[in-house]
Amino acid sequence: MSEGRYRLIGSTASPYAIKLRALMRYRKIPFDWVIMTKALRAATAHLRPMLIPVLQYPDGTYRGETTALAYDLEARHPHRSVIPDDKAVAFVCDLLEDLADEWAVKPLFLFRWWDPEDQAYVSRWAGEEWSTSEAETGSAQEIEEFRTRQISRMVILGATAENKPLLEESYRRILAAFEPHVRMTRYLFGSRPSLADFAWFGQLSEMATDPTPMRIMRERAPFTDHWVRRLDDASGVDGAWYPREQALGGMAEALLRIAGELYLPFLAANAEAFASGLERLEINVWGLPYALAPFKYQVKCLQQLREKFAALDAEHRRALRPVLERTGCWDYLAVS
Ligand SMILES: N[C@@H](CCC(=O)N[C@@H](CS)C(=O)NCC(=O)O)C(=O)O
Repeated sequence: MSEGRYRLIGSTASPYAIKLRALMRYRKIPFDWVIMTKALRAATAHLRPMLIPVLQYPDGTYRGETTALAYDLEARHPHRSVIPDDKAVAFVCDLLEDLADEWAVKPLFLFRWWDPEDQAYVSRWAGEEWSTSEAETGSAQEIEEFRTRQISRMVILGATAENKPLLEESYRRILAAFEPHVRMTRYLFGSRPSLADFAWFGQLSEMATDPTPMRIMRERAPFTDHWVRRLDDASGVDGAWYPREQALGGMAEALLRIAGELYLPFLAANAEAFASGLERLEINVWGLPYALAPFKYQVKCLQQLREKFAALDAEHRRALRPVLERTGCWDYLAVS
């Protein structure tokens, strides 16, 4: 590895890998981009959980989890931060990052593995880049093994016929939240992008590429399509954070509404089902059902959001209250 450089090991098909790649480009942190081949999988197999991407630090150590990595990079490199200065806005940034990482991936996964056209497209692509199979790279067998493996995970991730209408509706509402607000250098909280913008970039960029969600995006949200494409390399963007009031309105408020109506109710139902040992959690949002087995990881997501919210000063919580109440988020966060 070159002196002083990071090595980002990922796949162009992974929303989390391209999230961190775009973030590091914007922050002008020197790194080399490497595809997670079978050989590299073996070299990083000691990492648990074995997820993509993995960042190799200049000292040779490997680490995962893009949120933790983004914060660690903040501590190591102060310039061109992606965390808004205002603590109230920074909380909303964390919440909207979580919404992208943990919810937007659900419609992405559904679209990828539902229709044969998408299955064929994504299994060729992701199979070649991050397959774990023993078959030869790029071979028909490898592609088929990857396709079968991902399809077998659909039920676990809630990508079922029963949940499809809500997952699709959430995608349409996400696009509707972005479309009126995105322009050349307009991001969630300023004329400079935040960690949340990069998380959305990761998920939306994959959906702008896979056949079915790509067609939906081009039809319903053409400006979002361009906005996403530009964010891949924002190394030349030099902007400022908006004042608090402006940062909490517009695009952020539109996405907070999705958090308040869909994501936080889902997280709360998940935590409740997990705590009472239920095998299935069931919710109904926008008149559409959603059901799956509870996830321990997402119990932690809610807990972390609540802890971050509780750690804010009273002044910051007060400043957030109107928008969090309007969007239905308040009652889920202000629990203690
Ligand atoms: N929270 C993790 C999520 C990473 C993740 O879920 N990566 C997926 C690919 S997009 C993965 O590696 N899945 C396991 C696999 O396919 O082997 C992060 O932010 O880095």
